[in-house]
Amino acid sequence: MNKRLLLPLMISASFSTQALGDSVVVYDESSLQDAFQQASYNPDIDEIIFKRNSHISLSTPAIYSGEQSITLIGKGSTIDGSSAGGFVLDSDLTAITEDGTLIFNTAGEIKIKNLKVVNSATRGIVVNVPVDASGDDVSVNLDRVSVTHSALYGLHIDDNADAFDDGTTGSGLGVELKLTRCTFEFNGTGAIDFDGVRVDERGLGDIYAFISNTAIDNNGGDGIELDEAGDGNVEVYMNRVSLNDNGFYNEEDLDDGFDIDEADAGNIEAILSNLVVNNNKDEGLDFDEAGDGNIEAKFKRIRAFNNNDEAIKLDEEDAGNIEAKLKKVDVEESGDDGIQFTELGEGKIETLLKSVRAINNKKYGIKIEQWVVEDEAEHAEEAGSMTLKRVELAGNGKGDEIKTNNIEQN
Ligand SMILES: [Ca+2]
Ligand SMILES: [Ca+2]
Ligand SMILES: [Ca+2]
Ligand SMILES: [Ca+2]
Repeated sequence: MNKRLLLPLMISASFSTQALGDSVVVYDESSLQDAFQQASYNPDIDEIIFKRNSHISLSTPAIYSGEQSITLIGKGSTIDGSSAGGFVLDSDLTAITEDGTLIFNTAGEIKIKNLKVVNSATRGIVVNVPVDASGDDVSVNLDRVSVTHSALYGLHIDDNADAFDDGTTGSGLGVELKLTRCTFEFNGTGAIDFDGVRVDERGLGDIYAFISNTAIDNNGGDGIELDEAGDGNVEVYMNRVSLNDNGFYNEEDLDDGFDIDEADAGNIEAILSNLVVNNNKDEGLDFDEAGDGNIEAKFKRIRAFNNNDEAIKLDEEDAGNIEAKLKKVDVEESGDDGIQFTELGEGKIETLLKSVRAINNKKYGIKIEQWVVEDEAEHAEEAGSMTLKRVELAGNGKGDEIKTNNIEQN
């Protein structure tokens, strides 16, 4: 080829790359699969743009494995994953698969806007964090994304190197998850223990989750589970989120609206406001902290009605405290206690309950217990404290006094 003709083309291509990155437009399965493949090999491609309101059915998972940040601009498009992969059940009915409708094998930033992922045969959107990844935390940012009717997880962010998500090996990175104006409904209805949203974080690193104006309802497993082990915290901020009718799929081991499991060094810090948490088949909010570290909870304007176990349950173990401020929280018709805080090992409870109602719960309306070892005969450490302002208990099965252990009222 004539070199004098080629040179200006190369320069213009490299200018556009440096300024903006390159976009690829997609509208059907082959253009979408091509775009994911091209972006996996060409680090200049950082944007995949859907033609408005495209409807794309995938026959295999679309897999991105580049290192660069990638943005999907859905423009109202729908991806149907009903034929994209499959799973098998092992002898104890655990589903085994590496599939998902959209799979991102990367530690690069992932942004998805205005896209629906429906009917996935396995998982809807999957992010696999490479175990040797380094640099900034993994960032997953979804805005106006809807993931519905997945057989397994709706969204799965997996920083656990074990294929069955056992063990404690993961990357040195944490996970930042941002969900705004999203919907996760009717996922986890093809096998036991699959959630609407699931984050598995192992090794070093925190889970940081910011979720607003989002519906997480009618999922077979937990609505959302944040599962963190190794050094690191779970920090979660939620505002205007519904967590209703989750946890029904496995009748032998029902699931929660929102489950946090934090293990080893690190805290749970949860700032939640304007939540509706109704009709979940196990707990409504079920937060478990173990190892060194505290639970710090600020809950404001939460309604949790008709959950089968506790509406709100905080369990802290080993060294560390529970600090909980609840304001305008209403728990009714729970199948166990309405609100239950349990602190074990070294540490204490400090709580402020202001404008809190606990009505018609099957056991205690509110139970707050501080122990070194559960059910010890004598108090072995300084009492914790509770401050009550406008707290109303009525119709609770075990009476309408707050049940406590080693807690003094201020
Ligand atoms: Ca990690
Ligand atoms: Ca931890
Ligand atoms: Ca602890
Ligand atoms: Ca403790």
